Amino acid sequence: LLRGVLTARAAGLTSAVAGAADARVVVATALIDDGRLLAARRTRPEALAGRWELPGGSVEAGEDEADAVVRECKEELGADVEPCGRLGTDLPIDAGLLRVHLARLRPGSAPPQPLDHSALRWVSASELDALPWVDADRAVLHDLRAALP
Ligand code: 523
Repeated sequence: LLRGVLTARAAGLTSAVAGAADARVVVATALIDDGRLLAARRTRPEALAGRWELPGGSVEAGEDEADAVVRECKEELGADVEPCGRLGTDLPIDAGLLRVHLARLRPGSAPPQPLDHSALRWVSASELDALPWVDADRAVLHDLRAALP
């Protein structure tokens, strides 16, 4: 009986750990340049269209989060960025969890372009609150303010 209980517990633990590892991770980029943060206006889905976000997207299987930040910024902004650390804690979203990474433009990068958004805007700390952010991103504004001059 004891062995059965221990096996069941071990199996439960394994599936709990596997479940956590399987949670989809979405990275968001807090791209800071010249003391301002890049905000991007979403076009989809309808519920989020028109709301502002930190650009990013799903981490692919086997991909590093920092590599996903670099890839997403190239795809969505046409910019070369250098990730430089996490900001804030994991944020729960419908899709799984959102992790914010700080980043800066690499020297010689093209300026970010709205290749996948309806608008981009460089915002200062005092302008952060006024934007209609998507809910998850709004939760990181406090930490963002501290990261800006
Ligand atoms: N968010 C979010 N904030 C934020 C990003 C980049 C994403 O709340 N800064 C949410 C919005 C979506 C989910 O995360 O529910 C996936 O973001 P999306 O659509 O930008 O990423 P994609 O394009 O990689 O998504 P799929 O192609 O659908 O995997």
